[in-house]
Amino acid sequence: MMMQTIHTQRYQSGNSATSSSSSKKSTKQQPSSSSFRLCGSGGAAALRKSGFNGGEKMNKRRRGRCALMSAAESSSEETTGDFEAALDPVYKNIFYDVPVSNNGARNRLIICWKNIEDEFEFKNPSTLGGLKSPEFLEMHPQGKMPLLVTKDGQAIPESEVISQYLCDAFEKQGPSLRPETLEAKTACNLATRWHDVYLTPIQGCMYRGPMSPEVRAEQISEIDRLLDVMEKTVGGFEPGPYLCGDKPSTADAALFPTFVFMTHLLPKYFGWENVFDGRPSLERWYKHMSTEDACAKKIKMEVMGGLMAWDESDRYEKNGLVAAVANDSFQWSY
Ligand SMILES: N[C@@H](CCC(=O)N[C@@H](CS)C(=O)NCC(=O)O)C(=O)O
Repeated sequence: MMMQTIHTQRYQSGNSATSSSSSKKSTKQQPSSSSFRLCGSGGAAALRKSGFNGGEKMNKRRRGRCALMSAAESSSEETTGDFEAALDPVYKNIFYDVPVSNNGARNRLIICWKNIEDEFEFKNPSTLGGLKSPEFLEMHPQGKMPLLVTKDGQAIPESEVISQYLCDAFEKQGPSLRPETLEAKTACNLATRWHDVYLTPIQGCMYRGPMSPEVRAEQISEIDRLLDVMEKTVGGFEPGPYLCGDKPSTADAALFPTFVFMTHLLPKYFGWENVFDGRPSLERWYKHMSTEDACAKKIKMEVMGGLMAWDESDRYEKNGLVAAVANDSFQWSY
C-alpha cells in the first residue's frame, strides 16, 4: 500500500529523542547474526537521523554496541559482559510503521497482547526520510514497513519475522502466542503462510491504482478463493474463539488486520456484501476479535482510522478503482 500520514498520538512525527522515562531495563535482547546491523556508517547515520537518541549519548551507545558486537565476534564472554555493563539502558525499541499498515498492525497487536507498549517508540518512516530513503533502505533493503530497530541497534524487517522476534524476546510477558499442539501449530503456520505468500501480495487490488480492470478483477477473484482455503485450514478448531484454539496466536495477529481491510473495502467499493458468506469459522473468529478482544478492537480502530481517511479523500476516483468497478463485464462480488 502507499505510505500515508495519518498519525495517532503514539506515532512520533519528528526526530525527538527517546524519553528517559523508558529507563527501566527490560528483557535482554541479543542480536542474531543473520539480520541487518547498524555498525556501518550508513546505519549509524540512519539511527542518528531517526532520533534513535541523537548526540553524544547515542554515539556512546553506538560505540558501545559496535564494540560489543566485534568483541562478541572475536572474544570471550567476559569481555562481552564488560561492554554490556557499560551500555546506557535508556533506549527503547523503535517501531517504524503507520496506523493503516496491516502488516505492521499484526506486530502492534502482539505488542498489545503482551502488554509491552512501554518498550517501544512508534515512528512514521517519514522521520527517516521515507521508505525509499537511503537511511531507511540501509535497514530495510525492500523499503517497506514495518521495521523494528531494537534497542541493541538490530534492524529487523518483515512483519512475520518481527512477530516471531517479539514472541522470543518477550517470551515471559503475556501469552506465548504459539499454539501448544502440533496440529494447531501447523494450522496456524499454514494460515499465516497463505496470508503472507498469496494474499498480501495481491491485497492492493482492493485499494491501489492504476491497475488494469482485468488484473484487478482476477485478483479479487483470487481473494475469494483464498478465503475458502483459509476457512478450510482453520475450520477444525471450532469453537475457537481464536483461529487455532482457545488462545490467540501469531496467526490471529497476521490475518486480522487484513480482514479489517477486506470487510471494509469489499462491501463498500466492490458490492461484495458479505465476505464471510459460506465461511462460518472465519466469521465467528472475526466477530470475536472485533467485539471481545480488547487489543484486536484497538488495532482495528487504528487501521480503520487510516481506511476512513482514504474514504474521505478522492483516492479511489483518482486511481481508477471506481471506474473499473463500474464496468460490469467483470465480476466484482462473490
Ligand atoms: N512482506 C512484508 C510486506 C510489507 C509491506 O508490503 N508493507 C506495506 C505497508 S502494509 C508497504 O510498506 N508498502 C509501501 C511500499 O511497498 O512502498 C512484511 O510482511 O513486512
